[in-house]
Amino acid sequence: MKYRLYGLAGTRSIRVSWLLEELELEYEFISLLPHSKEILAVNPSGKIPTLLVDNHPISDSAAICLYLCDKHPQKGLSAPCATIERAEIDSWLYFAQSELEAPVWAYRKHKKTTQLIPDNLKINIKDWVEFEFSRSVETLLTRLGSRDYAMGDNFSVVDIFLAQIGQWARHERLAIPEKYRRYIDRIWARPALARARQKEKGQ
Ligand SMILES: N[C@@H](CCC(=O)N[C@@H](CS)C(=O)NCC(=O)O)C(=O)O
Repeated sequence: MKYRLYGLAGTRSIRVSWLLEELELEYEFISLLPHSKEILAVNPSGKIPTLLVDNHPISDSAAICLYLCDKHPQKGLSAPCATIERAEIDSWLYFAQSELEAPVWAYRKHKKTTQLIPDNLKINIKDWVEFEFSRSVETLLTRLGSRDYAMGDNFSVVDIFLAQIGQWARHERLAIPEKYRRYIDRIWARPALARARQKEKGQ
């Protein structure tokens, strides 16, 4: 399998490069801006990340990551299809993207300093973002309970998403309870992430 990842430092491509490092797979990282012609040629939304698997493009970070976990199950970062554990992993990933990430991403889009949507569409959604995000964090922490990782005793693909989204929220200075902060810090210290960040920066 030949993996070529289209991405950019500071974006969701880190989820995929981090996972590729955890899986100890060889891959080429190509740094590209969203909507560049190379991206548009493989993903009509112009968004990153997109992973080329033997030149076949797969877009959307969760879909890419689950594909990689299924293809390379030896590290146990997901679970086999149609098992309760896999349903739990899918549930966490849908929750992470639709409930935890959504307000943070909307907040970024409406900031004066970003150019993700036209300026004339920007409105002040800070109160709504804080409300939605804190509600999702409460759910996350209740689900996490006293576990070290989302799936229990072992690190999984879910932890990449929960930590990366939390780190984004931290950058946006959204309130992060101490328990979530400690969880993020622990996951963020993984050597595979450090390697992925270096690779994305071309170092
Ligand atoms: N659901 C997609 C979202 C991808 C996405 O929005 N990527 C951002 C970079 S982090 C992007 O390319 N934004 C450009 C835009 O919104 O037009 C995923 O999880 O991969």
